[in-house]
Amino acid sequence: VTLEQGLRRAIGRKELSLSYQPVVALPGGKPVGVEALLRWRHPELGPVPPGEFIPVAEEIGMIGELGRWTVHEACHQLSLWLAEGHDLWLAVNVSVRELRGLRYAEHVAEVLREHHVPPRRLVIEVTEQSVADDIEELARPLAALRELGVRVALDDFGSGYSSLGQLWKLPVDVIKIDRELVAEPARPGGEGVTPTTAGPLVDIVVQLGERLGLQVVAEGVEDDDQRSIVEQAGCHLGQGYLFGRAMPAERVEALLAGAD
Ligand code: G
Ligand code: G
Ligand code: MN
Ligand code: NA
Repeated sequence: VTLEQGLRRAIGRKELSLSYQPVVALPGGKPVGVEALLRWRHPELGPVPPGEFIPVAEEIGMIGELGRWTVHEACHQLSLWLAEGHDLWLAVNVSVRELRGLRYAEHVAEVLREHHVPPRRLVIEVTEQSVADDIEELARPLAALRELGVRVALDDFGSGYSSLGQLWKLPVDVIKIDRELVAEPARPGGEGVTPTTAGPLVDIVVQLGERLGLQVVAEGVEDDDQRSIVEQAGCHLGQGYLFGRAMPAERVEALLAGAD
C-alpha cells in the first residue's frame, strides 16, 4: 500500500494522534505551554514521521482535513487541561496550504467556541521559510487569526533565507529560534578572525524580539550549556529534549500536576 492510500483512511481508522512537547519558562523550568505534534501509526509500516506524510497530504489535497482534525483534537485536549485548572497555552503547526484555504480563521474560531477555549490560549505556528515565500498573500490570513485573539508564531526562525526587512512586517506575536542557532557552537578564531563565545545569534534574535515586542522561544535546547546561553541572552521561554520530548497527553497531565 502507498502512503497516499493509507493516509486517506488514517483518520477514520483512528491511526492519528497528537504528542505534546512542553515549553517552559526560563529560568525556573516550569511548563507553561505545549506544542502539539502530529503522529501517524500506519498499521503495517508503523510510525510514519510528519516530515514524510505532511508533504503527501499536501499533494493529495488532504492537508485541510488533516489540519482540521489536528486543531479540533488539540483544542479538545487543551479544554480538558484548562478545566483541570492548569494554566497553559497550546501551539499547533499549520501548513501554509491550510492558511491559503478560505476561511481558515473562521474554522479556528468555531473550534475555539465549541471547546470554550479562550483564543489567547492557542498559538498557530508557521515556519519562517514557508511564509517568506509568500508574505503578501499570507499576511491577511495571519492577521485574521490575530484579530480573533489567537497568537501567531514564526517557527524555525533564523533557518530560512528570508530577509529581516520582509519578516518584520509580518503580523506575528512569537518567534521560535531555530535549534540550529541554539546549538551554534563558539566560533573558532583563525587568521584575522576573532574567536567568539557561544550564543551571539541567540542574543541577537532575543534582542530583536524585545525591540518588536514579541515573545521568544528557544527551540532544541538539549543540554545545560545551551540552556545557560539561552538564559543569559534573556530568553524567557525554552523548548527541547532537556525539558522534555513530545509525549502523550496523559504524561503532560502528570507533568503539569507535578509543577503546580
Ligand atoms: O515531531 P517531528 O520532529 O517529527 O516534526 C517534524 C516536522 O513536522 C516539524 O517541522 C513539525 O512542525 C511538523 N509537524 C508536526 N505536526 C504537524 C502538524 O500537525 N501539522 C503540520 N503542518 N506540520 C506538523
Ligand atoms: O519544526 P518544528 O519546530 O515544529 O519541529 C518540532 C520537532 O523538533 C519535533 O519533531 C521534535 O521532535 C523536534 N525537537 C524538539 N526538541 C528537540 C531537541 O531538543 N533536539 C532536536 N534535535 N529536535 C527536537
Ligand atoms: Mn513547530
Ligand atoms: Na521549529
